[in-house]
Amino acid sequence: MDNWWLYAVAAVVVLALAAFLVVPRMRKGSPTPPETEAKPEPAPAVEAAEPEAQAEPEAAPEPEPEPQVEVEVPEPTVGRLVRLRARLARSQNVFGRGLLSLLASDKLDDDVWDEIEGTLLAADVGVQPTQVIVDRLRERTRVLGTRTVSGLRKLLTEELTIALDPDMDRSLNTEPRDGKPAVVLVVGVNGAGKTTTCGKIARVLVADGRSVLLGAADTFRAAAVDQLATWASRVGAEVVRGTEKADPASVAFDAVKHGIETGVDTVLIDTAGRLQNKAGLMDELGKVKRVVEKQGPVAETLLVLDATTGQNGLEQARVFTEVCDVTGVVLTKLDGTAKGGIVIAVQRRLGVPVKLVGLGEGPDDLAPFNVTDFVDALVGDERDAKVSG
Ligand SMILES: Nc1nc2c(ncn2[C@@H]2O[C@H](COP(=O)(O)OP(=O)(O)O)[C@@H](O)[C@H]2O)c(=O)[nH]1
Ligand SMILES: [Mg+2]
Repeated sequence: MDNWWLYAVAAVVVLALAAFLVVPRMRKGSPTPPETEAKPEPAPAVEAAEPEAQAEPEAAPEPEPEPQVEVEVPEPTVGRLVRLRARLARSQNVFGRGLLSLLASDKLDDDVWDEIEGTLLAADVGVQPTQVIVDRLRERTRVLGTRTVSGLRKLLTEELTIALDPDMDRSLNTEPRDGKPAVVLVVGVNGAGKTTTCGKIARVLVADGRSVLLGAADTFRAAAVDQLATWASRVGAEVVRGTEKADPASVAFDAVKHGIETGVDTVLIDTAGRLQNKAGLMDELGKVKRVVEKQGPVAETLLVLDATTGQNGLEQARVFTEVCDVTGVVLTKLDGTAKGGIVIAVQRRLGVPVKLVGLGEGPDDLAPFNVTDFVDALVGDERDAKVSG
């Protein structure tokens, strides 16, 4: 009897197993219904995606007009050097005031003149210009017998002004000529501030009501192109860029061509400045220049120099003047640890006027260089001159 019960239980178990195994197979064997049941699921998902896709076009037009709506109107350049004077003075007037207090010493003996010479050299004025300034000051204070602070201040101001060559032409040639845009090449070593300066100049020109096109001929780093494009978009200027690693000369050519076609006033060309291969860089710049000149003359070649590199930077800079016919220097980072005397040294060594000075990373921290305002900032006001004498 026991065995019968066992057989019965076994039979039930076998049937149950068979049911488990066979029924799902039957379901799998008829896949269509479940899948059709499953299909509606992705379908709503697609529908769900569609509203998103519909929402996108709504969202997309918003960011696009924004840059145009938010195009900035930069401030005019008139009086910028005066506005930025405090920033300049912070590091520079130590030099001017130091000189003034030395000149106002009780006794102007050899030791004091040595100190004056040392102060000028430490301020990056350079050996030769320092000698000229010291000799002239020495002679004039002796002959004139000037001992009052205001008299000495006037003498110092005059000598620094002479050393800065106030008669050099510092105007920027950015006017279109013969129906063609003025082409401005911007050259200099990496990190000097070329791209930033292109952006700042574009703002100045746009503020003056001019149309500007930027050529991104620094094709070695994609980031450099993007950086330039960002500056351009802020003032609504167009950018001509090549493909990555494109020939810089071909980008420059295209930029000028496009500038002529669209009738812009000025084409600013940002270039690369890799120093590790000086010969290659100079070849490349020469090529950029020649290619641009096929369509018309280069109106201005601006050499961007980092003022904080001092006398060392000048050696590098000279190489550029040999290849490029540099017409003006943009001295950047005069707001930092740079010494004001570098302006004198740059002009003397390169024989090219400093036309613009960079006084910060802000978009409007670029000022036309003005000798009177600069010397004023160096030497300080009468009321600043807290010297005894
Ligand atoms: N403090 C200061 N920084 C500046 C000035 N001009 C440029 N810079 C900074 O110098 C760095 C290099 O500038 P960039 O334009 O990329 O140099 P590039 O390699 O010559 O194109 C950036 O961080 C700029 O913000 C300036 O006048 N003052
Ligand atoms: Mg750059």
